[in-house]
Amino acid sequence: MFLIPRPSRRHLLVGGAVGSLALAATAVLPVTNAMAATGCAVTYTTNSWQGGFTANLTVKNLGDPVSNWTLGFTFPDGGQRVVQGWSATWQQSGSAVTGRSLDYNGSLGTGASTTVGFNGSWTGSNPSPTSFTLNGTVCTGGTGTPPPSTPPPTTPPPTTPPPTGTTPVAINGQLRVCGVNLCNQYGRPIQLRGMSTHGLQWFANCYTDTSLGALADDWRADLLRISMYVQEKGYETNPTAFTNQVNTLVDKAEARGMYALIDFHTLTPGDPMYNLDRAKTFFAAVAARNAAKKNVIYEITNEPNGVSWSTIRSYAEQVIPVIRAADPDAVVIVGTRGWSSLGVSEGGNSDEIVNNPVRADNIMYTFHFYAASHKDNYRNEVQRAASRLPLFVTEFGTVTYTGDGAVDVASSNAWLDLLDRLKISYANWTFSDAAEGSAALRPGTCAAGTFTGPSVLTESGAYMRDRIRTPDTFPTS
Ligand code: IDC
Repeated sequence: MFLIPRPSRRHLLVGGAVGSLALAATAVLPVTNAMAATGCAVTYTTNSWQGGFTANLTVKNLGDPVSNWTLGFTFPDGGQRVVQGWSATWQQSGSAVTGRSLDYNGSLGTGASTTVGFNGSWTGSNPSPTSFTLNGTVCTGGTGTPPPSTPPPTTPPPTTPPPTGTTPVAINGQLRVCGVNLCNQYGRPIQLRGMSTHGLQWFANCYTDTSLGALADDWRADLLRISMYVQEKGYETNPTAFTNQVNTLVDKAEARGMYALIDFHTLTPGDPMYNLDRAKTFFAAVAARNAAKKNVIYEITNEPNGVSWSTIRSYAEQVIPVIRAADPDAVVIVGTRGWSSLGVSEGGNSDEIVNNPVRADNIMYTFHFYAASHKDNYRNEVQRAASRLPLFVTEFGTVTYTGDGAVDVASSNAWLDLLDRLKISYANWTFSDAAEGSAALRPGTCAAGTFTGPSVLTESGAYMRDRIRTPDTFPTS
């Protein structure tokens, strides 16, 4: 509309008369667009195995700053598929793939780069794509148009403000799964270490402001797992009351800067489908109520047993959409076959999951162990699975699988050293005063109401507190 020759527009900008300002404001925009330099460089690295692969891409913006971006490429082989992605919203149509930026990584200044990725599957062969686009421009490693003639702005681009506070949630913010890791708001892998409640229907008096204050400050725990049994006088007997009790504990964890893992504690019967309708009702309610919070993680079934992986997977693919509809960005954890043993306790292994992953992104898989019962063959399988699946140890004991007996220090050390090395997050069974070896607190502690000092801890409690209270090393940028 305003066909003003370029020099006069400059003139208007620099020394424009008052009467020309409206014209200038309208006319300058197309100039900026016309001058916008585009350019990009993409690296694509893969780690591939029979039928599957992980792809990591670094996207570098060589042009003018962008505030959101879409990466595009085409798979060379028709059998290549994106299965589960991170750090971008991935879509595939035929062989064409796009990854759209998320809020946190949409702004890319000139020269800035970001990493994104996905797990994929392949059938014939798995060649890497050779050409990429960023916002439609082919990435040649240079700029597509000349650099703007205006000098770069002298004010620095806005930066993310540092976290306020030093609690685990203040530092790490909203979590998400990246590759096989749990990552914090900076996209860096972290490990959360914390405790699980016992059944809320039995031990409500163990979860008070005082006890959770001790867990956060004296134990320096990152995580509270909230175990809401469904059977055994649990959720099924009073859905409203148990939902409210869970929400209250989410708030108490949040107030102390701890993550809250909401555990839909199915155990007997072992088929999660038995509780499918209850799970949908429960998760619709807690996901809607807690959607805005950054500290919530959902564990949709505790320990499936006596059922196939395909049944568990089908359950997950029905419950996850209910959560996503209300709370799209939260991490969801899926139980595995054989009491969440990755199948090992029922003669299987993690291959069944790798070959048939749950079709949803931002998810992890559960592994549970009891140190006095589960040893090297389980550790070996966790080590093998950890490079291929995002794992979360949502429950483990230092004792036998009965929840009772003496602490197996050697096996507990071997397990926790392995989890630390692999950055696998964990919650210990239990922060309660149950009269059993796995409980961290001596019988009578919760009624007495004092939760610190050497006299309140059992052997397992003292061992776990020592492990958990060592400093975290959360990346802060
Ligand atoms: C146990 C409790 C015990 C309770 C029993 C039945 O420690 O007090 O009587 O459940 O509800 C699991 C389960 C967890 C078990 C725990 C120990 O997830 O509910 O708790 N365990 O047996 N899987 C393996 C062991």
